[in-house]
Amino acid sequence: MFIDQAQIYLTAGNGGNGGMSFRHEKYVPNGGPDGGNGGRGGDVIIEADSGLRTLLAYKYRKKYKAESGGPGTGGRSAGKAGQDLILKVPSGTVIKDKTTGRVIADLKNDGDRVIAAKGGRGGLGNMNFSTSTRQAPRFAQGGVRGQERTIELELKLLADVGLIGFPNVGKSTFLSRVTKAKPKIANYHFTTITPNLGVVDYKGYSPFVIADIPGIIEGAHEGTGLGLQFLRHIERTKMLVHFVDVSGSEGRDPSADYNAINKELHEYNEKLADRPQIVALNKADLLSDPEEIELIKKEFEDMGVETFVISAATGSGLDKLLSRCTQLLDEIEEPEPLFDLEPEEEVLYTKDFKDEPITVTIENSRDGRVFVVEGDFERLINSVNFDDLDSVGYFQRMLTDRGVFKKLEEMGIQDEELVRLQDIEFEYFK
Ligand SMILES: Nc1nc2c(ncn2[C@@H]2O[C@H](COP(=O)(O)OP(=O)(O)OP(=O)(O)O)[C@@H](O)[C@H]2O)c(=O)[nH]1
Ligand SMILES: [Mg+2]
Repeated sequence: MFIDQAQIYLTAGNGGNGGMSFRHEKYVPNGGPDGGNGGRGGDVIIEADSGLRTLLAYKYRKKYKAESGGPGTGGRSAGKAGQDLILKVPSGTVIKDKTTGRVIADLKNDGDRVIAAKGGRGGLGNMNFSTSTRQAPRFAQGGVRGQERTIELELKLLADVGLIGFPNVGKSTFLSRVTKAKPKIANYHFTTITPNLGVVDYKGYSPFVIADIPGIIEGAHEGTGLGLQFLRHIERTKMLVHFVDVSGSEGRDPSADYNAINKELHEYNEKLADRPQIVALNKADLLSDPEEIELIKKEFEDMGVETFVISAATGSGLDKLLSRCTQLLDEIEEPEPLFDLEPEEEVLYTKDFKDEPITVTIENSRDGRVFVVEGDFERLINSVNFDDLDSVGYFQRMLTDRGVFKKLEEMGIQDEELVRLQDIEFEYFK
């Protein structure tokens, strides 16, 4: 099985809550606030490892979570930072954000890494909140939640030369001739259904990697045939060898085929169409009249295209073609990436509580109406001491910020009616 795509769900660690504590020392009855800060949540990091070949592991396990940070505690001690979770993928894996479709990273080389989900910041401990008028802050900040993200992993083969062309033109035959690869070869269309890679091992030519992909047909860029989904495997090749069948065995016109495929490449991605390309006029052994070949060659030359007359079956012309590839590979610099990377902005990571949905429902009880507020309030409630006025003030400010009071008023709440928020109940006063 050729595994080249997977979708996984990442959750970075939550930041630890800030500590709420006061110094207790002998002979110092009312020590100052000394609650330390919460530890940061662990990141989910994705790292390229050239020893891996497939994304198979990610087809089976889908959910990954990094460790959360520990809470801050007394004595100004900070919570333990959550451990990062490192996921290894083969070199050549591109990482996309599933929701936006944007590329987050392109991990080309061994050891390349990216933070795919950012851990939440730790909350500040109460030691940070004392002011001249508030010497005993009885509250601390909750930690920020870790980023949650669904990402797509996509493995693109890393090859120097990509073989393209219509089905049945002899691409796989060529690969099997010049490398040790043993692709399936047969006289029908779409014999190759997944890409084959091979390293050139032919008469002492310097080794380079060739990717043989399924044949491309008209409409490929719109998803016809198999070609399109495999074009991404040749996105990173430095050059393309475009195969055409000169035998006319299928009643086709070589230069029309050539133009049709290039049109598809162009529709798929202009940059890919701009890659250096040379043409292999294959199955020359089937043409008995040398003049026919010359005519075809001339047609391509008139278009400014470099051609090589070969027979993948008999091996004729392969030397010249391979030497030209070696020469071009030396000259060509690293290809330009085909996509733009998403700029990594810090703001992308923090999940703002203000975005969290809040719902309010009204229940009737013996004592009248109860407004039940639902939402993610756990962290807030954890960080509030309800025996302390300052702390309750902080709690109310947070509820105002998150639009809770506005919502209650919209629903017609009156003074003294009850509000329930998880296990907390209080009377409403405007
Ligand atoms: N006579 C002759 N036959 C060839 C030559 N190259 C390939 N063939 C034959 O053409 C047919 C198709 O060859 P493949 O190598 O499978 O073609 P392909 O381009 O990989 O085809 P798809 O995988 O379907 O895209 C097979 O029957 C090969 O034996 C050649 O140079 N001369
Ligand atoms: Mg093939």
